[in-house]
Amino acid sequence: MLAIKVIEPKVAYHKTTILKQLNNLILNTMILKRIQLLLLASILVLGVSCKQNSKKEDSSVSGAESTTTEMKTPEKKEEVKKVKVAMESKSDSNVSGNVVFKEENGKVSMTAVFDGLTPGEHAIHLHENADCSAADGSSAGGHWNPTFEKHGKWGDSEGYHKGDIGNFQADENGNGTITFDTDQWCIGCGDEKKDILGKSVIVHQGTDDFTSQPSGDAGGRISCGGVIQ
Ligand SMILES: [Cu+2]
Ligand SMILES: [Zn+2]
Repeated sequence: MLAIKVIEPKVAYHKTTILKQLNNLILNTMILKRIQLLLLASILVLGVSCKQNSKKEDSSVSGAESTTTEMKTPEKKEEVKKVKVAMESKSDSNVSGNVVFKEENGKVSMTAVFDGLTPGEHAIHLHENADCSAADGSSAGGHWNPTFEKHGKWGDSEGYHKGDIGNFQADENGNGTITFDTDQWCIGCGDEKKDILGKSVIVHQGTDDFTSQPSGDAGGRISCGGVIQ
């Protein structure tokens, strides 16, 4: 009897603890399941957002590619024509330099840089031949005048040669630059009234007065360069 009395509460105790433990287990597994669910959910969310991010990155990359190709295409379409002319000294001068012609959007721009000039104003023209072989530059011929007008200042209503660029200033060190642009020239278009290919750039010792015929009384030819591609 005693033994039973002693055992019974123990069993009861065991029952309650087992129940408690079971409850705890159930609670724990429920919590675990909830944690698992939360983890799964967060993994799913992360995964989706990662995919979206990579998609965004992909689209931004392809967007950048398309903009770069968009930026490249007009350059290809326009195909900027360019001629660089190395100027040689003539008539025993020390003048050297270079002239760059560029055709863009129907306009030809000229950028000329010289050194070795005497300070002051000098005339610069396009002459009719790309031939600088003569020591005095005479092989370059007269002013390029495909429209058979009289010599004059560029744009003059009374007429001017297509080679009548004008005058530019050389500083005290003998350096001079001139820029010029016009839609009345082209580079290699084949229109004999516009095409500067096969002509020459001539720099004169003196100044163009824009009135003397046929070449503005600009003096000797001190630098020459053929406009050849
Ligand atoms: Cu000239
Ligand atoms: Zn002229």
